[in-house]
Amino acid sequence: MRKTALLALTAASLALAGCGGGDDGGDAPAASGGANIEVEAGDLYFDPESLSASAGEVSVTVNNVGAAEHDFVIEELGDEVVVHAEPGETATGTVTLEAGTYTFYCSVPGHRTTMEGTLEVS
Ligand SMILES: [Cu+2]
Repeated sequence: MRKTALLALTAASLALAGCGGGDDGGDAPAASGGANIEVEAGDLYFDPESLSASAGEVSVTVNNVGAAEHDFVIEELGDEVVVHAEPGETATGTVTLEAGTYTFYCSVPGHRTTMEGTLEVS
């Protein structure tokens, strides 16, 4: 009886460990990559409009030198707002990105016309 229970418990632990290990394996390469990117946001522009990063967790810093609020949104992620910066504020947000080409923009009404750029992730 005891032995059976112990075996069952061991099997469950192994199953859990196997599952967790698989997740870690999937996340590890992404977490080890990543990058920090920095962009200046003004009224009404991003500088630069071309950014690049390594796949993984990417830290995005927006230095808002304008008099209006601005944000950094990635279209391909369902228009996810990565970071929002009040006038004069420098703000940082993080996002996990796979390799690919992304379009970023400012989602404040009317801004996207001139505040849009490309982010290359490799
Ligand atoms: Cu803006």
